[in-house]
Amino acid sequence: MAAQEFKIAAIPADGVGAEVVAAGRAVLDALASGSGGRFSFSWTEFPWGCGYYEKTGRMMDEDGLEELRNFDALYFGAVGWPTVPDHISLWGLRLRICQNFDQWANVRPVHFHPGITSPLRKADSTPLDWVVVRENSEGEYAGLGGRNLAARGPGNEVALQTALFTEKGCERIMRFAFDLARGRERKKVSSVTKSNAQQYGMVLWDEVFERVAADYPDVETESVLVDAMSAKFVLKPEDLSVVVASNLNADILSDLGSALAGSLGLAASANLNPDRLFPSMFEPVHGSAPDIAGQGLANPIGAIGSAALMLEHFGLTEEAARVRAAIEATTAAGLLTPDVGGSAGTDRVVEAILANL
Ligand code: GGG
Repeated sequence: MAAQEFKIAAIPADGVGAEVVAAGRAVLDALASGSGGRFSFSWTEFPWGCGYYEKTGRMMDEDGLEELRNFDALYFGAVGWPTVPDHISLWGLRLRICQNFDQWANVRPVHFHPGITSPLRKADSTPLDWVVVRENSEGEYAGLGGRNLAARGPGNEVALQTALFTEKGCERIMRFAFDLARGRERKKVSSVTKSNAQQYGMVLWDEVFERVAADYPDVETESVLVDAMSAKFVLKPEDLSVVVASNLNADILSDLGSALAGSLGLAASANLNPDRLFPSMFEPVHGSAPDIAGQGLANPIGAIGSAALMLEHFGLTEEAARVRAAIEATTAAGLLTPDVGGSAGTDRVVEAILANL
């Protein structure tokens, strides 16, 4: 009997989700088997997603949140499929979990791997590694608004989508970002808004950032508009360490970051409930990729990197470092899936990562 058993809910969901979740599970199980009985993972897989929606009219069970509540962590694949409108699939599963389990911090490292060619002009030997911290509970994803006035006739409908910024929501994600920065070599937090145009919520964000920053005099700061930050990701990425931004801005910037590193398939992410009142959820940043789903071509690195974030969440930091080193050894050896210029399939990359563990 292992000393520590971690109960994990696996939710592969749609498309390549199944392939990459299987890859991450193989790595975690290999680590557990080699741990000399120190820890193990007990898995429960849930069949939720767009296929489930087509059969039942729901993206997850009605009492799905109750089913998930007592797991130590959730390991998620990807949501979305052409047969179901994207706002139904996203709100019915991933956002339902993130919002109801108050997973308010979404950590999305941008890491450049050896052996993967970046499209970035300055990607020479300069080490590039930064983290996007996404406010994951409010902002543009608060789900506030409505559609009305349809009685005015065709072509006259009106929709409102309101962003919500609370002082508490801003402050907790900023303190999270500053604490993260303190543990990194470059102690710097870049705050991103569009407060010149969005003069209420994002000015509140800027004011809270200034107040919180005063409590971290050892951490360098900057406030940058999102358009300028997009340019900085491309032109001066070596100046980045921790980038904190609202829900939508951080989602866009983290996709840009992983594309600059070579592919969306590389990016890992952790949806954390730092208060540990609910399970946190670990998932690759990428979506379900219908164009390559079921062909064994999905890049498993984002999902395996997310498994490393889960290990860190459990305090298994050495094991997390081993997983990352195994990924690096694999990319450095040129064993790559097609999205990053190679010809290996998912299974071959997973085999190599397991061999390098
Ligand atoms: N594994 C991440 C995933 O499935 N993402 C789907 C998606 O469309 N996400 C939108 C968002 O997070 O804003």
